Amino acid sequence: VIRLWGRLSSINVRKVVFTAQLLGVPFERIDAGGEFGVVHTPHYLARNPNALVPLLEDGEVVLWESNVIVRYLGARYGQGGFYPQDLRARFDAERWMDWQQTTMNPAGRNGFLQLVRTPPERRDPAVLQASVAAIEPLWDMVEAHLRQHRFMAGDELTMADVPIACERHRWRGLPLQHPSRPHLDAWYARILETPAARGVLDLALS
Ligand SMILES: N[C@@H](CCC(=O)N[C@@H](CS)C(=O)NCC(=O)O)C(=O)O
Repeated sequence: VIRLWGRLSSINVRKVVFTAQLLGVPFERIDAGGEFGVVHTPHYLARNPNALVPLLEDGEVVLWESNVIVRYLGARYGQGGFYPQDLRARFDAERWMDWQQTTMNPAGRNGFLQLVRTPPERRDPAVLQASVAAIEPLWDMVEAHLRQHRFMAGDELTMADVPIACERHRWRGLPLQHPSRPHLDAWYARILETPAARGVLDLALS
């Protein structure tokens, strides 16, 4: 049995749950991180010295880093185009995944932390505003991309859609004005229609 450690309130855990559900891979999830603790136990640290979630155990394969886990599940269990076999298509997907992790996630993180994890009296409007200013042009970029493509890496859903969809879920759930972007909105609606999105992309932020 695949064992996934991590709380569902984490965007990075949600990527793995969404992927496993998309691929129809059975797994057992154990709450860890945040209020659940666990991540500082010797047992956990031996498997993930970062003391972060998610952590995946699949027999002898023990992995941390959410996007790497998404790639692994796709490479091992994916059928069809989720983990593209053609190198050009695969690396088209890869770049969006790294972009989410290194560019988009840092841009939107403070907006989420301010509005969801910080009590109103301790919020800093300048920090929120900086996060909005950083991420909105990136959504414009995704909108422009999706004007030409049905999904992030072509006409089929691939591993590239997972991190961007989880990012969209986290940003779209914030009580902010969300400018209409017809292609992004239509793509996200297609994502939400997949049965695999249930129990993960329909969760309220916490
Ligand atoms: N780059 C890592 C980041 C992992 C990470 O920062 N996880 C956060 C939750 S999103 C965490 O474990 N926070 C501490 C905790 O939950 O106790 C990944 O993508 O897996």
